[in-house]
Amino acid sequence: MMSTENYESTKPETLARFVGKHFIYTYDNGWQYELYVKDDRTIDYRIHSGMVGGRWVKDQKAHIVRLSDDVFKISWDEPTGTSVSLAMNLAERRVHGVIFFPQWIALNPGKTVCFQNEHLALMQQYRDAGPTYPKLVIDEFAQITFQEDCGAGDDALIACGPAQLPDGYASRRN
Ligand code: FER
Repeated sequence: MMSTENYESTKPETLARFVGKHFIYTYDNGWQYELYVKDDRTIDYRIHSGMVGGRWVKDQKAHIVRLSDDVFKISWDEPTGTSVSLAMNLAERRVHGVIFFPQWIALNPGKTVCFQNEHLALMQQYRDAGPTYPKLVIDEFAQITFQEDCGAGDDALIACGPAQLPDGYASRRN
């Protein structure tokens, strides 16, 4: 039976090593992103630079699975209609991301640059106005430049826009 509420392959007991992780990574096209795995079904993120630099989101529901001890995959569907799937290799600090942008975002990326949680109705209005197709598919590798373990459920970690962060925040390396 079809269900939109089922997280078919999420197995929380396999995600202990991944939940709580905080990453800053840069795609090979130069776009810099930050992601926090808040719990086994939830991410927060900030976009430091790129086509939609400045955008940030809390409590995005996601499908998160373990592929091996070091490899995890996160997939989600944004209220804007953008879909994203990330494969993250922690051992090699490598990410492969695929982002499927609806056509209206390809035409006007700035419309999605905001703290999305405060503009959900507007995002849904833009999404439903379209156009959706053809989607802009971005398929890129990224390098993780910073990673740390913050534990689950930290609401203070991603709590402001990228422009409000102290100098040097995103360029820290470890
Ligand atoms: C990512 C690629 C894309 C990511 C988020 C997005 C947090 C979201 C893009 C958008 O909604 O415009 O690696 O990680």
